Amino acid sequence: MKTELIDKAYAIAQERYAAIGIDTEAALAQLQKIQLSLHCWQADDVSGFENRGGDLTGGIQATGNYPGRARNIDELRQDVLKAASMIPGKHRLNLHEIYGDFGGKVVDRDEVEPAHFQSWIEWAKENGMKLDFNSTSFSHPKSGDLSLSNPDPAIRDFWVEHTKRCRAVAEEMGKAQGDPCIMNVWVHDGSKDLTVNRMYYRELLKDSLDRIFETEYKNMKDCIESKVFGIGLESYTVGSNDFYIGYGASRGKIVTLDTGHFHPTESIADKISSLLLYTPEVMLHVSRPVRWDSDHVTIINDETLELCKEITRCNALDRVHIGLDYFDASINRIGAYVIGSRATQKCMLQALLEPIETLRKYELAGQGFERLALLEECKSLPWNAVWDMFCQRNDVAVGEEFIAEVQQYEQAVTSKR
Ligand code: RNT
Ligand code: ZN
Repeated sequence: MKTELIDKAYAIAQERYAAIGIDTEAALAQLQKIQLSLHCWQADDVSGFENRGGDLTGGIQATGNYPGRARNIDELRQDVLKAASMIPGKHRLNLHEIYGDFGGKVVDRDEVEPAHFQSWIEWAKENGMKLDFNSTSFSHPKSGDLSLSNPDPAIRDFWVEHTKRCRAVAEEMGKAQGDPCIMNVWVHDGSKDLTVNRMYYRELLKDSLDRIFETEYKNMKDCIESKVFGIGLESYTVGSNDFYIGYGASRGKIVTLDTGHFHPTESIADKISSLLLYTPEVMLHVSRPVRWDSDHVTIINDETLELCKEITRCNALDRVHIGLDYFDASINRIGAYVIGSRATQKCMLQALLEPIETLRKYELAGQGFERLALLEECKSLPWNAVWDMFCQRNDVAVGEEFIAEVQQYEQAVTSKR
């Protein structure tokens, strides 16, 4: 894209925004600071490197068989770096336990150690990326329908041990990078059909979590993720939204909001302010649920926009962590990273460019028409010229230029796999 054209369009946009009291330079500076946590599992359809084989279980599914998925640690690293080179700014990588560097050995989940992530820690440092982490209770012979809430003490202990060890891994990551590693706990536990033991399983989950969180760490932060239902677990989810909000609020833990984990007409944006009043921070898993928790690639839509606007309206940029969580195996996977990341950033930018003071003035004065009119006008203000400038300054593909870049990488690398 011609620099001159981008400069011109930006200068006009800057003036246009200044007229409504918005400093585009300030918005750009804030956007620069926002680090997305890129989900490593988009590169390989949530397979991991356990050297065990077996299917993806735990109520989640990656559909599609587009060629070129990352088959090993080197390919995944290469793909993530390629994707990151088309996403403006500095970002984080969110790893799952099954992506450890196990060196060809079978390391069971209750045996994982920080050593299995040493090469990741080094790789991240070399590439200026910080790491986040997740325990993995799905896709394992002991997963079944119940893990941390399993009535069998042996199975429950196994998963408690796993999750404790994962926290120790996260602590090492956080220490090495001089910045807390955010560790997410999501367990699929639930029931396909009617259960008469809702309370019992929740008591067990609560107890398991209390055991897991016994050790206090300084360099990692815990978050807990709820869900409405999983595939094959439609009637009941132990870790429901109510369960985790109660747990998070009473234990000072971060609650993860996955945009696919609620009833389709529920507003996830609306939840941020309530959570921030009672829990320390919020973690987001930004996704696009098409009719259900389908984990489609995030795009600019009303849901993503409102979510981002709530972060800025709550003045909570430093208390909300933005992670992505989708896995589409039906299109180019590197392209999927880039589309979803850039869409999230574009929504954040629009949020940062919102004339919030004027909108609030209207609202307090009871001027509903004026508020709605300005909100509507904001949608078509030239935010895209500001976005292009952001990409240009970050030296990444501007506009649709990344399509060709993804295609080239496909030709040279992923199509040969
Ligand atoms: C599943 C949850 C969870 C997973 C990842 C792989 O419904 O969203 O966050 O997607 O842990
Ligand atoms: Zn999620």
